[in-house]
Amino acid sequence: MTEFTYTCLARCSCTQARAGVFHTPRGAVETPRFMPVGTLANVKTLTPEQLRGTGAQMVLANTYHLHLQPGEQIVAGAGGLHSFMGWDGPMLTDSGGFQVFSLSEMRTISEEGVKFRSPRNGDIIDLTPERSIEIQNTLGADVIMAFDECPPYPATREAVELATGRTERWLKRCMEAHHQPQQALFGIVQGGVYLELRASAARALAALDLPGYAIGGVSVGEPPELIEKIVRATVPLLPPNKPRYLMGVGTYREMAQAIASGVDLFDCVIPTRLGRHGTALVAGERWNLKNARFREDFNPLDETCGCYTCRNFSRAYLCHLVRSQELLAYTLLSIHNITELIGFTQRIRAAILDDRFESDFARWL
Ligand code: PRF
Ligand code: ZN
Repeated sequence: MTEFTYTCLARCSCTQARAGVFHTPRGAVETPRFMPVGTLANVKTLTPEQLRGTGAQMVLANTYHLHLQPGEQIVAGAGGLHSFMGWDGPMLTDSGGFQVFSLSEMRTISEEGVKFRSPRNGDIIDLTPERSIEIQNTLGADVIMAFDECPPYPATREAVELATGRTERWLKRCMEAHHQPQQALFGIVQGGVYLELRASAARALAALDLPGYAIGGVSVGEPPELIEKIVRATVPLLPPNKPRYLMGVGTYREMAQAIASGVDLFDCVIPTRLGRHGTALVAGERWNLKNARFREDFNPLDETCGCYTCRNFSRAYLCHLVRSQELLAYTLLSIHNITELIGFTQRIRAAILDDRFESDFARWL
């Protein structure tokens, strides 16, 4: 596990923001950085080469989805996730806990784990901490996530306390089940909106000396001010020499504020989902390319962006593709949106290295 290390290169003088490098056996990840989501072993509509062109360094996949389809044995038969999908850079799999809670009906949670019905064929599936680790070991991503329970919002303190304690006990079971030194197991801090539960979970996890830490259970419907409060209260209790990952967060404001609290990694389906709905992230706004105002606009999508889409195509062309429902529209918009969000975190990183983060990104802080 010595192959997974975090190096801090610079600290902001006004905030807790930091710029660093997370080293993995498959390459370095410059942080802070946004990670695109490749749920089913692909970032939707993009080839790995196109994905590389967006500046992506680390990509996510989902245990829950890949277990249901095609099954981890098929992925292992291909030689693991990297060779199966043709991505040789760092990869991370989420544990499936969160996806079971958000995607499947008829689930029952107990101390043992989660039982649910496969939405594909109705089979009853048991997902436990041990099983999640076994599946993630078989899939072969570089970073694997602990199996956690993400309580909904709103939830009572009692319910969140139960889920948070269970998540800590499940983490210990995950650690015992994990025997693959090529993979780093990250713990996940839960605790809902209750800062004292967050603090005790963060302290308990920090004591386990894991190779990385995630903050889960945010951006599940709570008001945005609470996300910042939770992150600001949790990060200082995590070990400074380990990467910190805020799960499922990928808007400008939330990423900038979380970086100001010391977060290093993010993931979110927003850029690809928006792209598939004909929407582009431009100048901090969301533009629907279907809009008639783009029909004869021959300017590049975003003059300030150097992505493949902006270098080669006009707003008018993208408007035409979206209106015609041509599949290329979704690829080109996803390329731009992912480049844009990664670029946002890269610009923040450069600003931290020059100690001008707080002044340059005041708009978002
Ligand atoms: N747990 C896991 N994955 C997640 C979350 C979580 O709480 C979230 C919450 N934003 C997104 N993805 N395992
Ligand atoms: Zn672009």
